[in-house]
Amino acid sequence: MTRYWEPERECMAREDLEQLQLERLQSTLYRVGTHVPFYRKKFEELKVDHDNFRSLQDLRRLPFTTKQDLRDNYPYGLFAVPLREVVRIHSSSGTTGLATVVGYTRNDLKNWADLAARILTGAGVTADDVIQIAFGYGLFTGGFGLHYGAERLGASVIPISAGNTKRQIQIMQDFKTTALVCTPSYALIMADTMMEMGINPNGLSLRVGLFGAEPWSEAMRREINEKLGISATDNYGLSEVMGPGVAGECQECRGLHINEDHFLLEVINPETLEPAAPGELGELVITTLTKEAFPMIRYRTRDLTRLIPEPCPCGRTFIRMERIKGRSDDMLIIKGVNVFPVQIERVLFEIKGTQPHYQIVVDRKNHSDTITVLVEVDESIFFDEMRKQRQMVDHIKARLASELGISVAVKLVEEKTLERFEGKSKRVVDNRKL
Ligand code: DLL
Repeated sequence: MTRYWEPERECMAREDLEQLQLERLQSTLYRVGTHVPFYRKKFEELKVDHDNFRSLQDLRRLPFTTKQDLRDNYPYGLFAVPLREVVRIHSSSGTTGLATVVGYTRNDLKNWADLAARILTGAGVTADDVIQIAFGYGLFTGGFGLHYGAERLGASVIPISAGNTKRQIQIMQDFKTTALVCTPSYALIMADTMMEMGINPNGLSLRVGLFGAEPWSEAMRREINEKLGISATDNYGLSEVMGPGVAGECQECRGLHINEDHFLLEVINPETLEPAAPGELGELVITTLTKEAFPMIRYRTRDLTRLIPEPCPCGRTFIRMERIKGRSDDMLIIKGVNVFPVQIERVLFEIKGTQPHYQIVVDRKNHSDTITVLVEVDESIFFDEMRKQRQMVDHIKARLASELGISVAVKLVEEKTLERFEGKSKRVVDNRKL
């Protein structure tokens, strides 16, 4: 039986949906045009008047918003309500210099819980489930976002957060967990740990898994399903527009339904910024339709996907998108932390004795991501005594750890050994085969 959380919305006729989207868009534009100087200025420059906004096609007249805009307005510059109306603050997983801050009113939290409940219901979770939330609780939106959705649904929530894998498994066994929520890579770490502990996953009560927050593949889904004996679904979101709850797979597992009554989606060509042709791979651009504290207009997610226009057998009318294929920038997601190569570059450039040539190698060992930074060093250092080399490695490691918030391996290489590029340089070698 197909279950819906809010069938009157999830199965809406397209015409009614578009009318609702237009009304919500108009009120969002009014909100930001009135309360956020950043948007007011842009609208004035582009002569956009929310009163003259008659069709969804007019969206293309609006400016894009980028992560840089969020940073430039750090921390509260893009909030559309006074802080006294904000009841929750989250922040993206970037590091100090790159963090972005988002806020929620009480009403935003209510909507968020409903949208997360939709995603959970779509994946097959019901009030009868015992759900283990193994996403980090904290500034990251994963833990709290799905937590409140699961409570809204009436499931029994185990807010265990991420980490301490053996304990996770013990609890899964003792508390008879039926639904697991975490990153796909963590699900595989759990599967391997079960093997080590001599626990047969088929003897557990686990039946479904909701995974997201990082890119993964169909091959990985098959492995998770086989190893844990569950049905794994993908769900997508980002803190800038809300967190989890933006889109999620139903049990057909053929693309993620986008919650179109709350988010207006476009797919653009990241080079030309023009709309991608139907079915063409492009960058997802999202406009929020109901957010009060932190509305976003045409936010460039940098995530690449394509829309699936065919109706879904599940009966939901919300359009689907394919799983995220990659990013149009070079951001890496390592153990759930967003890492930009430029951060690494910045650190290396500050260290005496290094050359401006480096390579970032990303691997996935035992389902856990690792980064190794290869850095060319001056001849004098490379041929220096071991002790000095080790000091240099330790120094770079410490600086990178404090900049990135995760530890990375560092390897010194001789001058002129790394590949040089005449055009755009390719600094990252990603061996994860996602
Ligand atoms: O990762 C929100 C989230 C939490 C989504 C839990 C799903 C489950 P951020 O930390 O802001 O928020 O990272 C957002 O992560 O732009 C994508 O690049 C990536 N991402 C999120 N979900 C998926 C997914 C959360 N299902 C960034 N597949 C996004 C691929 C994903 N990438």
